[in-house]
Parts: sequence; C-alpha cells; structure tokens
Amino acid sequence: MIVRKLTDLIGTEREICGETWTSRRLLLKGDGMGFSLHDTIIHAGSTTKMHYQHHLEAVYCIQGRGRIRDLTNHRVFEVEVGTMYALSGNEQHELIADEEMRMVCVFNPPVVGTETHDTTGAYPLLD
Ligand code: 9YT
Repeated sequence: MIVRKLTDLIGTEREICGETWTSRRLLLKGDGMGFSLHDTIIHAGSTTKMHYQHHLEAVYCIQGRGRIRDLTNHRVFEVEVGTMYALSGNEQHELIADEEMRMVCVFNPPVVGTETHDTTGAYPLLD
C-alpha cells in the first residue's frame, strides 16, 4: 500500500512547475499503478494550450472556475467544481482559468515525474 500526503510533496521533485501551473504528483510510473495521479493548481487568469499526443488524461475540477476549449472539435465547455473532462481522443485543447483552479489529473500511461510540456503542448513518452 502507498500512502502519501500532499504536504509531503511540496518542495520535492514531485512538485513540478510549468508557466501557468504547479503539479503535485501523488503517483508516478515508478509507483507501478499503471496511471499517474496529480493534484494540479492552474494559476488565475492564465491560458494553457496543451496537446497530449502520447497520453490520455482525465481532469476533475475541485476548486475554481474556467473554460476548456477543444481546439480539435471546436467546442467550448464551462469548467467548475464537480466538472470532469477526459481527453479521450487526444484532443488539442486550451484551459482558461478565470480564477485559481485546482484539478485532480490522471494520466495513462503514467508520467515518470519530470515531464513538462514540449513546444507542441505534449508530454514526451519517457521511461
Ligand atoms: C489541467 C492540466 O492539464 N494542467 C497541466 C498540468 C498537468 N495536468 C499535470 O502534469 O498535472
């Protein structure tokens, strides 16, 4: 069994910062669960363009409000507490945070731990 607390991750190598987000990685590939689990803060007023071409991601909003623009299918969805979106088709997308948002994110395959977005908005597939 693995038991971890968010407070134990702060300031460690499991806390990774992008330009518009801070991702606290509760479970990583090395934990052997087959997915990774992140508690991610999206900075207020930010827009993040992403395109996970090598991973499926599900995102569950537990704080804040914003919008997700599906740039592949040209659709926009409001995101508020209790909203989940799943990038089941590796959609290119843009997350607009009207206020600070806190998201629980699950990646399949799991991330190794050091990934940040490349120039296309993807995470590389690392071993
Ligand atoms: C919601 C989202 O995709 N934010 C970017 C960071 C990523 N989810 C992560 O690594 O936690």
